[in-house]
Amino acid sequence: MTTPHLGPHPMLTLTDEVAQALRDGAPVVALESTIISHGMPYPQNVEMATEVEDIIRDAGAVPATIAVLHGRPRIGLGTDDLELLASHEDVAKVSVRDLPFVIARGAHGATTVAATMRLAALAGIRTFVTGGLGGVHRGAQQSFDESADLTELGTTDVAVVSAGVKSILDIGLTLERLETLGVPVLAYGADEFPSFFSRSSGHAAPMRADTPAEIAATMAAKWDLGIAGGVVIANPIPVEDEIPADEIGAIIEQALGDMDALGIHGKDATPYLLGRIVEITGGASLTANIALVRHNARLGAAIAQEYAALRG
Ligand code: PSU
Ligand code: MN
Repeated sequence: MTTPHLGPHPMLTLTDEVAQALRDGAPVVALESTIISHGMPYPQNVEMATEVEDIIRDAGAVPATIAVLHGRPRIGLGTDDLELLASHEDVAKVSVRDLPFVIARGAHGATTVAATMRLAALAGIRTFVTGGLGGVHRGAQQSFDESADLTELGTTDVAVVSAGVKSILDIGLTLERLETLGVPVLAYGADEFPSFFSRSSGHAAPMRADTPAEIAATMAAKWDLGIAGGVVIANPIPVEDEIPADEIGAIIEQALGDMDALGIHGKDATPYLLGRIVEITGGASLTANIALVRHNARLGAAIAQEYAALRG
């Protein structure tokens, strides 16, 4: 067994619901907030965030959306907090390197996959649901632009359910990096690694899992062996919600071209590309994005339950 968790870190503020669930060893699912503040337009973002929490509760787990509000890392949010994150203009995108500064300034921050993983782990939460992971950007050989989501997956013990990696990134290089970092990558019910809007990517999944129990057993085995770091669960978008790879591929090329023409780079790259893809598709990409997050929430709740059962 891994060392028992000693309770949430004192710098965190947990809701009573989340604190109680963690004390009881009940299933808890972490959710990120960059997807709310910088990944989707208002008001669809707050509707998505609320609905995903409801899906997780209906499936018998406790949702814990994570963000920094007034400089306090918060584990579990209320309706007003979600509304603030969705609509307030001064919510910074916070990855791990940004956490200390936003806390020191008493500011608001929407946490990326990396920062959410770190805060979830400090709270004692092991399962986390999102839409898409960050990874190695196209052209990283020149720009060095690799998401801190990758390095975090290499060190922090949290399993992350996503719909894979968008082809705004270099999917092949992202999978290579995950291998180097010792991160198991399991496609759920599929042989191919999915590319967010599409079930296909042209890359075989490193591993395949067909049940939440198998995924929970992989998490337990990794951490019981003392192998630090995350587990990636890639859940393909449902067939009926999919945007075919060639169709979305051309749109992504256009968005990348527009980004280069505007000279946008660094932490602004991903939010710009997501917004531009919504514009070019006239909202179709947003519909697909919301559908896949819902789908991931159901799987994440099931994994959290299996993992809690293993540990209980
Ligand atoms: N991919 C998406 N939607 C998102 C993100 C990525 O399809 O909202 C967000 C996540 O919060 C992810 C972050 O952790 O972008 C990665 O940003 P960066 O590449 O700057 O690390
Ligand atoms: Mn980056």
